[in-house]
Amino acid sequence: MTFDEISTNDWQAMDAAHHMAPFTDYGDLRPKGARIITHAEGHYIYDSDGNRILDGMAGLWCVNVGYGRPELVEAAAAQMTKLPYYNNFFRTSNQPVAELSAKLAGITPDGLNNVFYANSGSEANDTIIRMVRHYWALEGKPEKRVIISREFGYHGSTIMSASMGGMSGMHEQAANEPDFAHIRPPYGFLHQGNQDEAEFAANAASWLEDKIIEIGASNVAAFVAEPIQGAGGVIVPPAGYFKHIQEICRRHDILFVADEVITGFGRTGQWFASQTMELEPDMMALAKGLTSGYVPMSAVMVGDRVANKLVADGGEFYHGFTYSGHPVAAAVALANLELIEREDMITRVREDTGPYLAEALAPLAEHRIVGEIRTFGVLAAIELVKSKDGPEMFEHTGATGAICRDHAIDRGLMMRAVRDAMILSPALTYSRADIDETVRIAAQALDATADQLGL
Ligand code: PXG
Repeated sequence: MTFDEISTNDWQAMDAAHHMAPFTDYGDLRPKGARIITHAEGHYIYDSDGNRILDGMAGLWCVNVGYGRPELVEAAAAQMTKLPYYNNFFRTSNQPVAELSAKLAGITPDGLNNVFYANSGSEANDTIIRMVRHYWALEGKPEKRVIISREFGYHGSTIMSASMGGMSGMHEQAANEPDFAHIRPPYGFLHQGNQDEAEFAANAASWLEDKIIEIGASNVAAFVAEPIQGAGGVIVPPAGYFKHIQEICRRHDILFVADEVITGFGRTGQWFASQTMELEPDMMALAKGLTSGYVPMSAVMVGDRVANKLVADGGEFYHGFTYSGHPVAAAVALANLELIEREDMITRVREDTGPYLAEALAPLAEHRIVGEIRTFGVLAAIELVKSKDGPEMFEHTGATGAICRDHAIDRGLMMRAVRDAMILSPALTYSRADIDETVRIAAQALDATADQLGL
């Protein structure tokens, strides 16, 4: 029997009976079954019922070059044939990893010249936690252990990266390790009130300083932040926020770490949001767009301050994964970066499709259940509200977002709901026509949602 001879119902039953999918309510999913995605091409995904859906999320914020790019497939096949695997543990390395490391040192901000590889953003962040604590111990300050991050921050699903993240639901499920602290995010829609942007930027940054003083700077190792909080709802900070944050980190001698797992590799109109926002992180977490999701790979960019200390005094760093620096993943990453450059995708985001996405979405701000539209490069959020007065949010956070998402998918657009914000994070290759189609369906989904709720 071929794949196509098995019915959707049979696939769903097979899957639901045995597959414990990530971030899934099993009691809810099992009776209904999942949508079975069979293939994808360009910016469309296809399911086993023959539906064609425009992928406004680039998979899960990761398929930056779009689906079906033969360059990446050929790079993987060639590398698998030549050297499918060898480890990097005992003074061995491989050609794609050496080349990729040099390439990443070249395109990341100045001072980030060393790379540690892992397989997921979560592992990259776990690596950062260990490396940061190890660094301070080498500096003779082992009590500098606390890592401060932000509510609604998402840094991964391992116990440590979830503890570092600011998702309270995850903390409640055995991911609330000590020595992590959280501050409020610079979420203007909720917290700005009557402050102007500069005032709000300074005020939101002061929450970090308050927390450092509360804990004592001598106990704080690092502040970790996504330049734009992705899974937290595309929270775009007010201009100047990170300038204050960096000044506070420097003054208290605390490392500043940028989690660029979503914002990296072109999404904000530069290689990295750190460049778009003029940040100078001591370390950086990368994943997703590194390989456009074709194979798993993540990386930690380590700045000179930390790297030089590890080289000078560190001894052996007892940390690594079987697949750290996997040659096939590195070959795919190199082909992916080359494609981004060859097709000038980042310039296109910065000068054409990024601004066009903002312009095309702007009219939706007038919709009766829309409180705010946020965009930055090819990232966007449509914040849904019960009433524009106030604004008044929905009582059961997340329920309306889920309704709107389902209306969008039914009409052929994959959007993600975060609480009651509708999220877009398409491929860098998304065209103006794709954006027009996205906005057209999003508008219909908003109407259908408002109608269903009687608003
Ligand atoms: N940091 C950031 C900023 C992320 O967005 C991770 C780390 C963890 O990466 P891995 O590869 O371990 O998943 C992420 C991942 C969502 C969603 O609901 C977002 C992510 C993962 C799963 C779901 O939007 N981002």
